[in-house]
Amino acid sequence: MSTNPQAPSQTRSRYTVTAALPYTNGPIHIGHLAGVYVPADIYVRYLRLTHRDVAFVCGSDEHGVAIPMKAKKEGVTPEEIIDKYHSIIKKSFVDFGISFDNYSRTSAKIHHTTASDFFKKMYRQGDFLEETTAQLYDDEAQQFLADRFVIGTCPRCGYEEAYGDQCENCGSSLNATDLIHPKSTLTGTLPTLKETKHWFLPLDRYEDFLRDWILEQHKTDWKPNVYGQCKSWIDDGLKPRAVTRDLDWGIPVPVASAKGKVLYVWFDAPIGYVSSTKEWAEREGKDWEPYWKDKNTKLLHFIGKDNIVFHCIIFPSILKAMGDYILPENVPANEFLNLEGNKLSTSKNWAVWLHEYLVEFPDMQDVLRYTLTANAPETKDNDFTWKDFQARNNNELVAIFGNFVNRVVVLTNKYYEGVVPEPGAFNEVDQATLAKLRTFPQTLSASLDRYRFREASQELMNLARLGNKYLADEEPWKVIKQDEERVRTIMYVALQIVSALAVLSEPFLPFTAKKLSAILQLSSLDKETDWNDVSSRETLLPSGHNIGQASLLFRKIEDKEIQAQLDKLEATKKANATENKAIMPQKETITFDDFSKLDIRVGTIVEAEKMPKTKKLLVLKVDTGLDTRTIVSGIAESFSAEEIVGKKVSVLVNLAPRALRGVESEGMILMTENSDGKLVFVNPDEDAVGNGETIS
Ligand code: B3M
Ligand code: ZN
Repeated sequence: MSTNPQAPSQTRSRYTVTAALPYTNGPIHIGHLAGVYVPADIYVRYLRLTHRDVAFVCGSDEHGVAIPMKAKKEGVTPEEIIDKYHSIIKKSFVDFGISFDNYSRTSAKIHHTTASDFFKKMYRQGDFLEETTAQLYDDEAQQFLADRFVIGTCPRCGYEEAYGDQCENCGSSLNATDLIHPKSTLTGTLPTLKETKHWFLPLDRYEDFLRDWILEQHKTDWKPNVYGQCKSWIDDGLKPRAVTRDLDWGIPVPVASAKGKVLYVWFDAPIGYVSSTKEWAEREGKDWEPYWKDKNTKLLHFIGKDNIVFHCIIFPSILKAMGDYILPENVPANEFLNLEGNKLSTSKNWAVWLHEYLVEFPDMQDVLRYTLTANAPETKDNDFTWKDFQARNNNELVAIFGNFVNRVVVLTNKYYEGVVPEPGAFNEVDQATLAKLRTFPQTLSASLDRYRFREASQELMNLARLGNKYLADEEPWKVIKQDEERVRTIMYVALQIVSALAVLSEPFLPFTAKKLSAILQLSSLDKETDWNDVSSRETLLPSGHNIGQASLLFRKIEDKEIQAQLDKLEATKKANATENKAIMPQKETITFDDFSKLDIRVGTIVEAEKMPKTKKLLVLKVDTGLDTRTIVSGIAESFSAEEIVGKKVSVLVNLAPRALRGVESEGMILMTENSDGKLVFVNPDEDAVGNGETIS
């Protein structure tokens, strides 16, 4: 990654780029990468390559109800939960090359201080309404029900699992008392109402400011999906939102009369961007304030669509109230990514977890980064499929990008022992190709400057296509037999394109760019090649420069690897089905006398055969310990006759005999069903239990 030491930072335009702080209530998955972190990282790497002064900050979001809920579920403390997932998440970001300048955490002291200072200043300024209102309360749990402690129907879109503070379906910010048919997630009971004092941010007071700042000033440069959501909230009328909570987990409200209350997580979390910048600046010996208060600094928030209201309405209102902070230049929120046609879900384990991906596809981070970018949900929800992942890898990264680079490096070593040849005269095709090459930085910038990462990733692949086509058309392996000089020119031109790929691919494929830069031995050049050099420099890879040996940048992904992933998802689906399978309601109550009439014995199947002309019936001979009898059983769709001979089973022996298709059946084999709908035997799990033993 090149930075131009000559350009002093005061002349370089400054950017503060934030990425949504992930809750530390679980690991992160491909949806997080696609929605927020890969686009943010591409953008920041591009800014650095074009010599902008960047602070790329993030951190773990460790407050809020989600944490104690997870802690209760795992039977540990909230502190243990945040420590566990903070380190898992932080490692995942490093593993996938998400190049934060600082990754902090909202449990850090610097954040508690910063968030408290924000609240105290606003409190002193009279920016809050202090009101005692009736809030939802769980009498059984003796707990106020805010945020994820309560679910109900969203009053705006009708989504039935909206939380007390937010509807994830339409993104609305809600007061818990807005929910229709609210239900406590702690006990499942119907909430009551109980008076409690909170401090409210009167968003209605910021309506004129938000109308002008968003609906007028950002009418054309904010993405339609973001602008549209903001417009509908503002047009619907903004209401005061509580910024404190009756919880024991979070940042204590720094006001004497607020004992036992904490800051609402969505009040403190966005301030985490400021704290993370402060932490970074302290470590780097920089001043943090220009990154948040200099009008020339561009502030950008990368988030998912469910966080738009907090980043476009609530946090900007807080920044406005603070008086000397800049406002976001843009909030390029992405829509949601689905997985094989279903919504990604942490609770249903319907996800591709980053830490698991790296076990199954080691050293293939860029394949996932590329696939998620090429199919990013930039304007609408999109679907990740393993088949597409395989196709993007095999048909583009391997067959175009990797194939082109490999052929150029192999031939340069074969013909010139790895030395970049001196070209002869460039013919029209050479000139046109080199001219086209020089347009790519601008083409890519045009997409990246508008946060169109899908488009940009395809333009990058077009650069590889340019090289691939040039080499295939010029066929140096044939021309070498009769025109040495021509081949030197062809290989020289091809090497310029490979060198450009090493630079321009870095934002998208940082791991590949690093490998390619090493193969080309770019670090031994006098001056590193940077983004704009690709269009301004005559030569990127000078004649006489020594490159290294070829090594494959990508490998083909086989069908069986994809099938293994699909099987894994299928197993998850079944596990969920079992978990969620409708449980048969209990039958009517019987007496002990009724039960004691059942005579259930251990038996062994000694013979089995299919009942002719039936799909479901097997005719069994069962040694019940009392006798060997015939029992007809409807298990033929779950078992073959052969596989069950010798199986120990539980047999109801005193069931009245009945004729089935002319065969007298004397008893019943006890069965149950798995999530697949396949029948399974209910049998003693001890071989030592002999036939005839009673089961009671
Ligand atoms: N922790 C992420 C989410 O809503 C939330 C983002 C905070 S960014 C300040 O899943
Ligand atoms: Zn909704």
